[in-house]
Amino acid sequence: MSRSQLRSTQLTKQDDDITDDLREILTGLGKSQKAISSKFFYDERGSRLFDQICDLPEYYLTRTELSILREHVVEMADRIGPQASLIEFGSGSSLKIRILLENLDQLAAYVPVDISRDYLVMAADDIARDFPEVEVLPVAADFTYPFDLPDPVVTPVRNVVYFPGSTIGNFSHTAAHDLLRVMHHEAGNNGALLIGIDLQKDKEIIEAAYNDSAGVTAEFNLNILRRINREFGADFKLDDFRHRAIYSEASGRIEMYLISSCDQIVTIAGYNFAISAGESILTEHSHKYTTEGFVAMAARAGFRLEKHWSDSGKMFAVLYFLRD
Ligand code: AVJ
Repeated sequence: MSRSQLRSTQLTKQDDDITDDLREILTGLGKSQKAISSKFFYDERGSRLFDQICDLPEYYLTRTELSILREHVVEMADRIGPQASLIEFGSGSSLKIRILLENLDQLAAYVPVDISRDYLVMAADDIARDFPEVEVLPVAADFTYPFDLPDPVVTPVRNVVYFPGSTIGNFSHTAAHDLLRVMHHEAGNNGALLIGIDLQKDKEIIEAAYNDSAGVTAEFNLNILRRINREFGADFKLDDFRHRAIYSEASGRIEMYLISSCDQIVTIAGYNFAISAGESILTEHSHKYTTEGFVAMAARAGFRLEKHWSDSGKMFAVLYFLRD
């Protein structure tokens, strides 16, 4: 018996997942700028490669966010106050959540929300084992849509949505705003949001973080084709694609591509796609923000900034908002 209980699971996108995914992939490859959603990165191998990315010397994001957390967690916990319910969007890096859990006072509950049920239950059990005084209530749901929160035994003073890792960077500005609205809904009255964002900075630094010299990000990017070959019966030849990440200063985002090195035809589920030499498949956008820019977007979604913390190099920021 797992110590944490999986409570709520109503969200729509469970059935027909395979066909929805296949349809999405076919649609993306049919566009003039071919694209595959970054959500397909994270199979088992992809998740392992992402963990390796987080340790790369060029990938400053994880390391910097952790250092900000470690330095300011006491003040963060102070502002959050006692008996909060911590709702993590995406059950991600257990290191970050552990730093918070170790410092929060009389937490009412820890509620990790993730679409991947197996991963979620595993991660939640680990936390429940190491924090026996915390009620861990995982929710299997697609957090881009509103979901029902479980009822902790102890009534929370406030719900605090936690979204670390600059994961919001994967969303377009419109989608990020919509996600902030869901967070606003889940935070409820007296609620709050603690969120990590990667800041705009020199193009060279950002591009190096996504074009690492060890080639791990290239492996991570190519793995999306490997996965589509395996799960959707495609015949991508990985050797015929090269990884490239470009920072667009105009858009304030990293654009990650797989570039075809020859004219080729790829078949997926009986559909053929011609890809010419030099043509690219877009696999990821990773938006970088200014603190002011993000604060303005959050304000439109009903959050007002209470406090923000950054590192000395102004590489990354952790923002604490109260819900209007
Ligand atoms: C998980 C979305 C925060 O955009 O930096 C890392 C994913 N892609 N290297 C990011 C990623 C390539 C990462 N996020």
